[in-house]
Amino acid sequence: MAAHGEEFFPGIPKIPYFPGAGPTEVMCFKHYNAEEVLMGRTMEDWLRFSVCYWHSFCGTGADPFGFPTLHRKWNEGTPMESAKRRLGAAFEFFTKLGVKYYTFHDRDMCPEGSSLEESNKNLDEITDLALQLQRQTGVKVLWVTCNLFAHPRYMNGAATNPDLHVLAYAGAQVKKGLDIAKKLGAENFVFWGGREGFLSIHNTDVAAELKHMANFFKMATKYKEKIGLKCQFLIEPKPKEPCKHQYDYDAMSVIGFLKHYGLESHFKLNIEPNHTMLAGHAYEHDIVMASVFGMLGSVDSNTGSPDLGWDTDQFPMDIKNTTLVMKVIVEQGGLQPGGLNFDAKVRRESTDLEDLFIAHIGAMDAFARGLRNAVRIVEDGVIAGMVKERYSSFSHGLGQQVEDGSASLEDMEAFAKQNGEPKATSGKQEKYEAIFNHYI
Ligand code: XUL
Ligand code: CO
Repeated sequence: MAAHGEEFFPGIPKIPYFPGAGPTEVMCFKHYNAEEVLMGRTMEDWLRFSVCYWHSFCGTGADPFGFPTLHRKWNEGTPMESAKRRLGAAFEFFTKLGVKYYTFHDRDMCPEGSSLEESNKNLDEITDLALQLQRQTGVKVLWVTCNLFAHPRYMNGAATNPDLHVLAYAGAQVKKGLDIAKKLGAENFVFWGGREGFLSIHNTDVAAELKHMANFFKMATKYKEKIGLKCQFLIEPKPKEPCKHQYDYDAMSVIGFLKHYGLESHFKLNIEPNHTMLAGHAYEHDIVMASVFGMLGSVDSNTGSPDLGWDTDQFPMDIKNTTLVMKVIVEQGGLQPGGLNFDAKVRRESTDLEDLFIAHIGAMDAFARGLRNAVRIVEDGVIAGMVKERYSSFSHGLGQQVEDGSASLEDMEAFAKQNGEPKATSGKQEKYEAIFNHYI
């Protein structure tokens, strides 16, 4: 499989489905059964798993306090040599794991050159190889994104940079990113604005920056149409890190921004639960909010640590969380063309090569269990029935008029005078929680 005929995960076969496996057997799926059909769709289709390039193949385990701990063979050699070996390792991993999608930043795939032309040439060369491997294996691109945050030129932002020159450079990079997305048949294209925000309000013209960002997105939309790129645009919210404040704070901020600038029909959201937690919300909060507005496009499936205030990008292993997420996804009829992308990294202490497999297998099983639970919840309809009953006063009479927007405050007053004080009705929170637990 490897581009150089080199094997990077020797001794690891294609991961089998083995539902009877014991507790210590972790190199097999105990719940994820790709072909199994639930509510008319295979598990593979419901879950649309994707492996991310940056953590799994570029990550070194370095943190602000410590040096690399993960010494991967594929990262050895000159930058272009290692880019080729990394590609081989990645496709060997995707096929052995049995995942059909991957995601990458332009600069994960190959190094930035000393000019835009050289960077583009590097990208052309490596994506030619990626295309070959995609054709050989059937693995596809879930989404591409441009890294507009790591290079020092972007330290004050990309689309929101106070210097037009930097914005132009970012635009040129996105133009090439869109060409690459088209070449590789990417199903989505992500914008994550890590440095679109500010570190000090004193030096920042917020109104100008927001307008520039909106106009930048309009340029991307126009170019996408011009080249006939058929993919979904996604914005990934995050409240902070690396900026103190990021404009794409959370799902509702992004939806408000898109509607304000008339961009809402061109974009959906890529929700990452760890980012949602950084915004001070519950794990599932932005999944729910985005879905309610018809804007849930894809999920960067990871988790944070509730006791840490930063983006730990851990593999999602909590069945309650995966059930909550899958319930929303099943209720909205799936995520396609989006998917569940593992924007997650093994801990820097998890230094064995097999840990990379164990992490993905464990998270895929956690989502398979979440899917099974969600399907039972939805098919049983017990919770949905209770919720429907809770709002039943809106199904007739004045409630119906509120529902369709034809009621007035005068109508409210007449109703209140005629019916007096409303009676207290229990919210039954604990009953709902107990019933939810029945399914997990
Ligand atoms: C950063 C993050 C990014 C985006 C793509 O927190 O999640 O990796 O997913 O740029
Ligand atoms: Co992400």
